[in-house]
Amino acid sequence: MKSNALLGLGASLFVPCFSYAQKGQEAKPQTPNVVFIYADDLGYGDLQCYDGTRVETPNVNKLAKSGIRFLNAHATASTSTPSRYSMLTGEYAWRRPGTDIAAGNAGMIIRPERYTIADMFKNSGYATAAIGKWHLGLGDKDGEQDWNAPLPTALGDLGFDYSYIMAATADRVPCVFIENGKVANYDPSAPIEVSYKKPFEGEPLGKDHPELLYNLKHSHGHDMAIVNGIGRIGYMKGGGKALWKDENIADSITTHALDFIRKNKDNPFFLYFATNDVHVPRFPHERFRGKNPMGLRGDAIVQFDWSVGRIMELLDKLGLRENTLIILSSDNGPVLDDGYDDHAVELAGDHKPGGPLRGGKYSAFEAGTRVPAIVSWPKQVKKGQVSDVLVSQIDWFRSFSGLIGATLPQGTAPDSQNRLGNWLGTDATDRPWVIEQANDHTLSVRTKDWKYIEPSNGPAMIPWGPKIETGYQKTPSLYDMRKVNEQENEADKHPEIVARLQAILKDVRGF
Ligand code: NG6
Ligand code: CA
Repeated sequence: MKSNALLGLGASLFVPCFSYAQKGQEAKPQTPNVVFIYADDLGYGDLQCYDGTRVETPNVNKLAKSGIRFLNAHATASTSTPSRYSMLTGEYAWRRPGTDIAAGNAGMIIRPERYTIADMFKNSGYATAAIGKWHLGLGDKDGEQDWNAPLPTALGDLGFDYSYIMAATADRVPCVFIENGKVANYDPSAPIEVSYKKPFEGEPLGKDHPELLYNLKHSHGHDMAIVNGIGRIGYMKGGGKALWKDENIADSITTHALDFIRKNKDNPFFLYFATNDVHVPRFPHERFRGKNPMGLRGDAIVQFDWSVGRIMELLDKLGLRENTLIILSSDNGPVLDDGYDDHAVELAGDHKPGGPLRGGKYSAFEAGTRVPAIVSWPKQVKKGQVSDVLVSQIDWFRSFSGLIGATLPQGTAPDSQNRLGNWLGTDATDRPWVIEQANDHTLSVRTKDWKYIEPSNGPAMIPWGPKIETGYQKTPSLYDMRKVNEQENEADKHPEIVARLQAILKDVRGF
């Protein structure tokens, strides 16, 4: 296996990685349990503790009060696959071809030989698990998986001791959970076939059979395979008893997360808990339905909050809360209509999913990548903090390796910096810049005061359905982030600042 093979290459390969250590980090390594709670498409303004109106998120509010709430934290990309790729590898996704929004039958995008954040925890003595949304491919080759047999490469090759995941997203086939590289609850009477090229004969499609879409109709796309009365992206056959019911996804992944915590209560563990909420199709469990004025999207946020609450409750009960570091964030910004007729647009009212920020999921504008972020570790992190320090998820890798005193093989996490002091609230020095990737690969450089968006030929609005401004312009854009967000392009007024930020981008990108 990768980690052992690498270890076999000899000690010279291993260098301690304290190169970017911030002040106050000379402290001895510690090994708290670490739980990443990674929401999907949850916007900067979607939580009550981030001034979300019209939604109650008591558990997340409580988590925020117990630690630090960040106001200027950034995902690396405004969609899921590149954001997750970067966060788990510490390498910007735009350096690596094939890291855009992945199909459900994509081959595993992070290759086994790559040293991931899970490898880092595992090799430091942690039990590791990934539970929930994956969206980074499985197996060796696009479209060639046999879903009826163990997959040749899966999360066990990336440092996760245990995994219970959705291959991609809830709106993409295959609609089954994969547990440790095999379809969970596999039903031999219903062999699974998946294609993103052509439909299977005799399988009804959403576009031809609206009467079969009894749970949720599509608004754009999502008109291929029908599973659980909901149209999906991609074609699928079989699955039988293994097929998920969307209304049970949160229960199912939360239960598996709780089981993992219980099993590992006596040793340090790293849990990557990636929720399906609040991605489409939003189809929360009945007990969350009809309670929120924003309809299904609001109910899905409340369901997310419930999952967070269950995890905190169990950690409390087991006496683990004090020495567990929980970090809660989102993979990218928000979208209302992302392809299903769930009335998210009409029912939003004055709720602003991106808060005061411009744009949304997919955009180069700030709401694409500025996301909620909360860190709680009662033993070590002072409670009740709110921080506007500029931080990026790309730094989780080396910050946490700094925390636990891990040594990393050379070349690991090349874009990640140890900024543990920022994340633990002991150092308010801003990251000098963060890089953000939009859906069409337009890159932006954000400093505390400025944001530069490089020129792009893309359209001003997302063209396929969601009503979202992209932030793309054919000429350079420069926004003063001390003002109301990204209203006035000041590139002509401040050519020297444009040049400075372009130089940063050139330096980081290499051209
Ligand atoms: C888009 C899907 C959208 C969502 C997104 C990925 C259509 C029309 N839209 O292509 O619904 O699945 O991909 O979202 O198919 S992400 O959060 O996983 O990146
Ligand atoms: Ca997402």
